[in-house]
Amino acid sequence: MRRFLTCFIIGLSLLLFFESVAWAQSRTFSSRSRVFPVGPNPCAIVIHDLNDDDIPDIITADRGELLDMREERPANDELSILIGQGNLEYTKHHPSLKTGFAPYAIAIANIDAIRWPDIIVASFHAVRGRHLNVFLNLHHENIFQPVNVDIATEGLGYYRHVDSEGNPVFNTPGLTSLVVRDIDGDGYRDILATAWSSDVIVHVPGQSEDFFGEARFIPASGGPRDLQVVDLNGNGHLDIVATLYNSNEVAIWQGSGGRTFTEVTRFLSRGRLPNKVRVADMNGNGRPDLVVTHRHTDDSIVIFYNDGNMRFSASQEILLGEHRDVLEYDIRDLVVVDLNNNGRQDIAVACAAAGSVVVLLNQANRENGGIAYRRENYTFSDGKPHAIAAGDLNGSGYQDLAVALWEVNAVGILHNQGG
Ligand SMILES: [Ca+2]
Ligand SMILES: [Ca+2]
Ligand SMILES: [Ca+2]
Ligand SMILES: [Ca+2]
Repeated sequence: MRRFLTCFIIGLSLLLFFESVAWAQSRTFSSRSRVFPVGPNPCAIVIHDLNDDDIPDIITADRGELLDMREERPANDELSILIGQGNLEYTKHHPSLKTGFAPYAIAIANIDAIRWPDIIVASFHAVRGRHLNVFLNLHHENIFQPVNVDIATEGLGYYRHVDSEGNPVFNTPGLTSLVVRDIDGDGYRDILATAWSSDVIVHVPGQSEDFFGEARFIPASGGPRDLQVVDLNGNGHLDIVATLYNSNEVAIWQGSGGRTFTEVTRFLSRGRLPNKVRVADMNGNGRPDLVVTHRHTDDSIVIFYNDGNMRFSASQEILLGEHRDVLEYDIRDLVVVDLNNNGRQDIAVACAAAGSVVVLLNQANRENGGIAYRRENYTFSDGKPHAIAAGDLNGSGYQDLAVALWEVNAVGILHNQGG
């Protein structure tokens, strides 16, 4: 009860703090009125220079509507690429790249031996084995060569929604996020992806021939939705943290430095439907902390502070809305990055219901625990933000934000006016 009261008081005081300073400060971003069309329902967005001209490009995963799996086309199956022209202008790369159905998450990594960065996509509603797609960037030929990464799903269960006849509504394994890194130090990039429908984390080891070997599965009960791969306990080995969307938990798997990961802890995420997780040292004590957003009516962001030894006993809840039982914001995506170059990690979230991006600028550690944030709201007149990415789009030295908008099916730009 006492802990609850403390959290409540911190929450209330943060709310008052936001209100009191919101109009006293200049705004970090200017919103560009022009938006850039992409495919239907873009649900992931990344920023990366794909064509080696030092101008960042923008890639979106355009999932479309999720239809019955027995349909010929149960979702859309494309990526859009916006090639940066400089001065925050973009032209669309044609044709769109074909993925599995409902592309849901994108990673950029160099997969082949050719130096240009490649694109890796995880698809949620994929059928006929098109769960993971790699697009090799053959920039010298101006093409992206598709490579299908097959993961054998025999033996995997289905644990999510069923229709009135007991048939699965979604596909198995239902990939929702991915990270591409060399996790075992053998020099080849590996893929780790959450498989929400099947309660596993998929691990596809990189290898020299055919790029990827046979997938392995790490048990992850509770609906794994998003993951990050970071050394959380400072022992030099990468660990995994994932949100568990259906059990309202956060779980951590300790890495061995090799290919094995062991679940060492899971704890309630202090909100319902924990969706995105990012890892950053929020309070500047040298230990990476966890930032988790919730999609339910909580409309909350919770920061879990790292005690070391895989413990996260202190947490701070930030409520965006006024009512816990009303979906006012619907937080869909999260970036954690220093937006004003003051050495402190800031937060930006894409909020579909509110039609806005909320920016929380990390101000200072408060004496009674937690961090004070200065809040800014950026509302889009058309379109609902579903995904967000940060990157210095125009070489100003400050991080801009690219926002994937539903309804208008376009990318909007928030330009950091920095300095
Ligand atoms: Ca470029
Ligand atoms: Ca570790
Ligand atoms: Ca910390
Ligand atoms: Ca900052």
